[in-house]
Amino acid sequence: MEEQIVIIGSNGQIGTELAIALRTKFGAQRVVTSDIRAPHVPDTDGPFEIVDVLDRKSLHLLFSKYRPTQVYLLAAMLSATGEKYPRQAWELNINGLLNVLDLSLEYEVKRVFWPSSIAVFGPNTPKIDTPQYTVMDPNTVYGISKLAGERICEYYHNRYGLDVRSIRYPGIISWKAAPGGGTTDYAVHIFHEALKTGTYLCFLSADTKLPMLYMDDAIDGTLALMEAPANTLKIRSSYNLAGLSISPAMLADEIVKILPGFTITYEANDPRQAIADTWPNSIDDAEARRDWGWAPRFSIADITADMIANLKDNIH
Ligand code: AKB
Repeated sequence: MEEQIVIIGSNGQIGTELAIALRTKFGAQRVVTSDIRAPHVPDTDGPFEIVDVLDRKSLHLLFSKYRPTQVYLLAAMLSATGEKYPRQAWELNINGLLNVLDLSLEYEVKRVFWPSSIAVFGPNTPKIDTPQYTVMDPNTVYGISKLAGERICEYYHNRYGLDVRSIRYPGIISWKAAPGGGTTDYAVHIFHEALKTGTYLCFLSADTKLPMLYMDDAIDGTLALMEAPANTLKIRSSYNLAGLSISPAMLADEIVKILPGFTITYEANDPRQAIADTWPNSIDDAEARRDWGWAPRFSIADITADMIANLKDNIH
């Protein structure tokens, strides 16, 4: 049976690159992208639909028109924006997920992907090599919604047999599309500013270490999880995934090696610092390695070189 794939929330940082990867793999016409508004740079390669994940009617039309075998739900409000609009963040992140899970059951979708986040952890979680199973007391609405979402995904799997799969993404570094409204966004902004102005005012402190991953690894990992035979997957809430543990100072040191004049300064009292302080420094991803062969490729030096090489010609 040929796959028919629908991505909901395809205009964002991950959706943009996931769509390219899935279209390369399955063919442009087999991958439908959708978002609440048209993309800035329209992708003429394959079908696109305007869909609001909170509008059950338009979602229903999307499912009945394309009859997807796989659905990727990426529409969400991230940690920093979520603190500005907690009620909307909860509604989008939870009701959007419930709408998609219910329609996936109704239309007998074979596999559903939904992203969780390191934001599911909280101030009392062990910070170093945070295990898969541990204290989880998130205190942002984004983290709370992701933790609730994980429990819902597992419930739909256990109760209804829905094949739903998930990864707890760390901060993702990429150059094709910008992240929006997250606490880890500095790790992308820093490259843009380094190339544009040679200096960056960072909203996190120099030594705030957070788990990060290069987009290429994130996409490879997501596709590997979605290809894995169902019976090898022991975790139906969401898999821990580690790449690197990076602080702003570490990233700045790497940038200086390629752009010697680059300087970084730090802003005190940004509200995102309080969020970052409750998240892990590093993640133990033994289960993802064991169950579906997860193994990231990009080091901090690789990421820095690749980001600068690609952004150099694309920044204005
Ligand atoms: C955020 O910073 O909110 C996201 C995430 C780690 O989930 N990038």
